[in-house]
Amino acid sequence: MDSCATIARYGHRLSATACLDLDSREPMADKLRDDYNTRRVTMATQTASVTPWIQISDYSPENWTAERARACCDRLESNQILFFARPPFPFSGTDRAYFLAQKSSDSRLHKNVSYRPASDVLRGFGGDDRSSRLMHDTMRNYSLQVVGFVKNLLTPYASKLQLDYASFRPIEEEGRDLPLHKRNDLLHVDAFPSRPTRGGRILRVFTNISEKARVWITTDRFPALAERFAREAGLPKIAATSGWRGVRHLLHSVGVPIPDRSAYDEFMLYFHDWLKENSRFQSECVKEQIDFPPMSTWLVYTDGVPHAVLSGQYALEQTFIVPREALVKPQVSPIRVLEELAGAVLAG
Ligand SMILES: O=C(O)CCC(=O)C(=O)O
Ligand SMILES: [Fe+2]
Repeated sequence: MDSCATIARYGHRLSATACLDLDSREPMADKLRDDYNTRRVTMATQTASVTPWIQISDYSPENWTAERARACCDRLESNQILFFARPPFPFSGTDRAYFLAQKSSDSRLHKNVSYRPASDVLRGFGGDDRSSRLMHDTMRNYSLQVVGFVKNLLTPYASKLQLDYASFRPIEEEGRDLPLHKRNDLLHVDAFPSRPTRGGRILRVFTNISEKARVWITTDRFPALAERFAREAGLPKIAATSGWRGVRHLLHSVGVPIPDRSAYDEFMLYFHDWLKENSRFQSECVKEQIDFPPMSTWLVYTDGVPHAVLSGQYALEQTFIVPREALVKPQVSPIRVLEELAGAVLAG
């Protein structure tokens, strides 16, 4: 049970019966029910046969086939979570001990420590030269390992991945006192104000390096949420701005210094806040609790899988932007779901 999930609906908990182990030579897509979004837990007393993640137990850089890589991309893009019981990339006990030795009360740690691989810049750590060099080196090494792993696991993306930030999260999530829109214990889909994706997807790799579980909840995936709420959250109004945003984008791309945010990015930012503000949605939606055990690693498109973290401390995470042209299933991406609903192009 510890590696499986607890399902909750309106506060009732159900035990999941088993984790789906894909330790097999068959292509994953053939073995899986296709529409994760249609899954529902209907009876609080019923044992659910759903699994919170797809476990990969046979990955190694040498034996990974193009077929398996493509199936992993397909499952991720269909808004499922890929799960590894242990870090599937080199991660030493020394590095783990180093991270765990950072006390969240230490004034050198501002909140999250972030590392930007493209510019090799460390943020959020205010130690002296020696200690910040050590943090910088350890974060750089972690980021390099994850990037190498992701390029190998998800080969269809390898040449097109955009490296976003990595982070070290040393603070206990339970009971954090944050402004509403920054709260991560409320269900949301991710969108970054400073990094518009123009329809590219936000892929994140998490490792729980702590000695206790990291507890998430999820709910219906983006296509179902959008169908239910996008109109109410203002999609038609934002879609109507697409034309002048397109002109601004062209001017921006020839060097005119004006803001360049597509209607898609505008809506995703707005939807992130709208979901967090919506207390009825937060309390009444179907919830699935996922306990990620110590040292597990999971990959997830956090623009498609609504999520909230309820408790847990000490995690590492690396984010990637996967551009639209790299996706193996672009027809289910959030931008296409929204374009379909709006009847308009949302990023030219
Ligand atoms: O730290 C976590 O486990 C997830 C928090 C979250 O929602 C985020 O970083 O977008
Ligand atoms: Fe998030």
